[in-house]
Amino acid sequence: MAEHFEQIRATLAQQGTDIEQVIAHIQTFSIETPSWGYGNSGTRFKVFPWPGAARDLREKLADAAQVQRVTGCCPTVALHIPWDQVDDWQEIKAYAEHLGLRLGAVNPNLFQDHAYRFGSLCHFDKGVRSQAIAHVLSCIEIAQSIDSNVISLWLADGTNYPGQDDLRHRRHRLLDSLQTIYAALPDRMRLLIEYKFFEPAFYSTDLPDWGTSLLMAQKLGPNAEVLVDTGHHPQGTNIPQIVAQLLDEDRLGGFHFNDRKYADDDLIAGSLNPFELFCIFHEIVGAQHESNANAGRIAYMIDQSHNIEPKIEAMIQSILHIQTAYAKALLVDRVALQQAQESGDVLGAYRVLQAAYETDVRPLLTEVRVRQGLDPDPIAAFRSSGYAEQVARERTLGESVGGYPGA
Ligand code: AOS
Ligand code: ZN
Ligand code: ZN
Ligand code: ZN
Repeated sequence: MAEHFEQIRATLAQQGTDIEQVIAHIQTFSIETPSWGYGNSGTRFKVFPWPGAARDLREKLADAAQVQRVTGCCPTVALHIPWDQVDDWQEIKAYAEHLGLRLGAVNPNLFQDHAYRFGSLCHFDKGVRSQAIAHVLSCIEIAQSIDSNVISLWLADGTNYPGQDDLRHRRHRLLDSLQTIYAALPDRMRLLIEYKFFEPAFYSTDLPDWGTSLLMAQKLGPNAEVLVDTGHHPQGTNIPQIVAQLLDEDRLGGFHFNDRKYADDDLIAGSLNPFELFCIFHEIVGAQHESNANAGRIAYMIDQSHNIEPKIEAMIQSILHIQTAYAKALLVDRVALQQAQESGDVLGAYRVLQAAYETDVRPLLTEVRVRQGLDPDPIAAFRSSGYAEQVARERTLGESVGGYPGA
């Protein structure tokens, strides 16, 4: 391993890069995990309860603290309201801090109330729109009270049949609702607007793509940005290019990482298409190199449902894949790449990327972890802690409070 680390150091030195810079980048990279990833979830066919799965926010935070303990890069947890609703936010904030965590993005729920059958912020009925807006405003208040500065907005709004509603009118209502929400945002809070091309609506979705989210964000103002969920595109979509465009427009708010084979499968990030993940980070690192301001304030978050696999381990595995993709992107020889690009050397340029992608970065990540006092193998560290067995004994098998989509 040590030998391999020296090899990476030497290769980087040849490229004119100090490995300490790369290590510093990896050390300051953090990823937010979602509270809902620790509770039971399932498909519409069945929820298989996991022994010891977290049942409420305190348990979800305790689990997230385990992920932070072994990875050292997951200090914040995203919340979903009302799944994570509590009476006393100061108490929960203090509990999170006691666990070494902070509360992160607040996700309003605009899809699980009976009133939302025909939509929330885009509904034809002003009363329903007002209800949805009021919910988001209360999420802003929660965020303020827990010192979180991100609201992640995802809408299930759409129509199932042509003619069901007027598409332009829905758009007007959406903008109007978002403007009311934006006006209530405190100064340093950001509104991240997520898009998804279908599901649960099957004919039209009101925020179907990055372009629509970007247009909305641009109309709202600088604190509105686009959230890219990697599972929310038609097959074949070039996500790295979307990332490049949003970075260039200064509107890349953050990510919901997960992987998929078919649709919004919410599987372990990087489990199916690690090369795509690497290409996404390649765009980000490229922007960092050019001191793109947006690249420094991206909210990296996970959005997954672990339906049959152990939830905490699945989270750790996802973190490892994301870190690996980022580390590889940091190894790209950017000088050689630019030379190849500017001389029209198509395969030369591709090979520069490939050389970074094929590098075994485990020795590099081991070095980073050892320096942070962590076990080089976070999964093994978690397994040997006995935490999973302990919570399986202590927590009764059953329903989580809130969850997606089954619980
Ligand atoms: C839904 O498909 C979106 O990915 C949401 O971001 C997310 O899954 C939801 O808000 C969490 O349950
Ligand atoms: Zn998402
Ligand atoms: Zn999704
Ligand atoms: Zn998803």
